[in-house]
Amino acid sequence: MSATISLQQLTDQLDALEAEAAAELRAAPAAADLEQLRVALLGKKGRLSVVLGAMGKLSAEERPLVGQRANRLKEQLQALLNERLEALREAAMAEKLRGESLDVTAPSRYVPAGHRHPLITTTEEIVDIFAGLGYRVEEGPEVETDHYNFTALNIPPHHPARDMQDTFYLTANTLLRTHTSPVQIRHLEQNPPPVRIVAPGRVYRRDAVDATHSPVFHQVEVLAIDEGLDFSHLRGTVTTFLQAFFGDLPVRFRASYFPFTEPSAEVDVQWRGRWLEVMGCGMVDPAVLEGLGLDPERWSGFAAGLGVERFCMVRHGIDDIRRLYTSDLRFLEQF
Ligand code: 2NL
Repeated sequence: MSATISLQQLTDQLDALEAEAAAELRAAPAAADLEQLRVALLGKKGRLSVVLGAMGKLSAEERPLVGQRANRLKEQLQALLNERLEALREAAMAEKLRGESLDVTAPSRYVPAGHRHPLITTTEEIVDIFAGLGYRVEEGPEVETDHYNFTALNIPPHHPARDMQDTFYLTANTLLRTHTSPVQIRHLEQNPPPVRIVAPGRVYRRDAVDATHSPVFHQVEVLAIDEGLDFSHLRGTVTTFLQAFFGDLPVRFRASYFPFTEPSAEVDVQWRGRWLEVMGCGMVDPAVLEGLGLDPERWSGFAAGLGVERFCMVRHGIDDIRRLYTSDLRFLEQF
């Protein structure tokens, strides 16, 4: 710094500082740059201080003129600094809002809406009808013992249903249940009659696959045990159920045979002019009741069983059971 400095020189320096500082402040790209500028301009060793330091060399008359000018510049720069800081904040907020804004007119992302499988809806419709008749829903294991699946149901040791050809055995006496009747046996063991239960579930038989057979299928069985139940209750219940499910169409009972019911019947509905066999039923065999420690002189009951696949196929006019298992959405979406 030169030994002498004129008022004019100092004023020029302040003018130059004002112009440069204003340009730098307006161009500062971020708040951090502004802070650096503030220190460089207005800080203790900043450019303004340097100019002011030279003021000492002015005369007592000149000094206040430069002092006033310097203070004005300091305020000006401070104001510019705040202005720029505010502008940067606003820009950052606008940018943030742009990123967060919700375009309510944007088309939604495509989420393929699945729906219930027809076998599930059929099962539920069947169960709902019996629930409406006062039946409780019961479920049980798919892996059973030969006791619950066969013996307790009066199926003797050498009955063909027990053959390796007809049943999937896991060990000598455990197997995949061939019907949901074991659920009902288990329930009767735990609950004294009167009972009215409906047992839906997956069952297994060693059948070759064709248009009407599958080794895995679904059943619903119902069981009612009480005092004074006879075949008229069976007939009324099954008829009411079938007409609730299929509509008000003719129902007929044909004598049949099951090891666990006596008498037994096969039930047909007249559907679109044809008689179709849709379920089996009968009065619970006294031997089954005795096996459970129930006195057949006091208790009697009826049972019925149906295949859900068959009900579903008849209801919807499906020609091949395999369509229900192959997950072809073009098929399944129709239901
Ligand atoms: C059919 C026929 C039937 C039963 C199932 C049953 C259960 C107990 C006692 C006696 Cl615990 N019976 N169930 C009775 C008659 C027929 O099913 O065609 N099923 C697909």
